Amino acid sequence: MNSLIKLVISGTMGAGKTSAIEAISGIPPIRTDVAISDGESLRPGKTTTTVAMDYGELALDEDQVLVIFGTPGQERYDFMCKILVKGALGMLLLIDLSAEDPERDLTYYLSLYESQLHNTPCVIGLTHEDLVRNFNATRIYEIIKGFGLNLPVILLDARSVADVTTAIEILLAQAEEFEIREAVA
Ligand SMILES: Nc1nc2c(ncn2[C@@H]2O[C@H](COP(=O)(O)OP(=O)(O)O)[C@@H](O)[C@H]2O)c(=O)[nH]1
Ligand SMILES: [Mg+2]
Repeated sequence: MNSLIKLVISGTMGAGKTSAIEAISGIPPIRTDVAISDGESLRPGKTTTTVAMDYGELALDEDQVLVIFGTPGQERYDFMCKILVKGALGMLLLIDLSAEDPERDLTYYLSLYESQLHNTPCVIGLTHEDLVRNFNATRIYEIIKGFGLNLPVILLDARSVADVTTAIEILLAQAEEFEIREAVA
């Protein structure tokens, strides 16, 4: 019997959730992108958005399969994000550094998942770094610390197989650490 390990990729609209799943999924990812019809902020050229979720799978070995859910990006679907993250082994939270206010986005998502993040491993992936001149790394760590959390932060191009694979490896390693901690507690 295959065991299924659930991972969730979340974060702001345009951060790279759909791309990340496409990059690593071993099956053709299931997407629910539609044309953007409302006035929510978007970047030029981004004409579709994920309404329900993205779904992909990645076989880790013969009997372990990662099932990966990407959350919808629009805030009115936040309730669905909270449902998707239940029972997840870990979450990759993508923050678009080229967005108007990435620090606000990070704060927003850490608040959204606050109750879950103390017992669900999470990696912060900063995307679109190639499009910004600089960013305030200290501030990012301060925000995370402000939530009483200590999360790994990495720069990640969501289109890169290598980058997304690294993020997932960090997440899995963290999940193992969580398990060990729980076992000795
Ligand atoms: N320049 C750049 N583009 C990226 C990066 N990551 C993702 N993208 C692009 O950003 C756009 C939005 O990505 P998408 O996966 O649709 O975001 P989602 O709304 O979170 O699902 C796509 O055109 C991606 O190719 C990155 O690190 N740098
Ligand atoms: Mg998407």
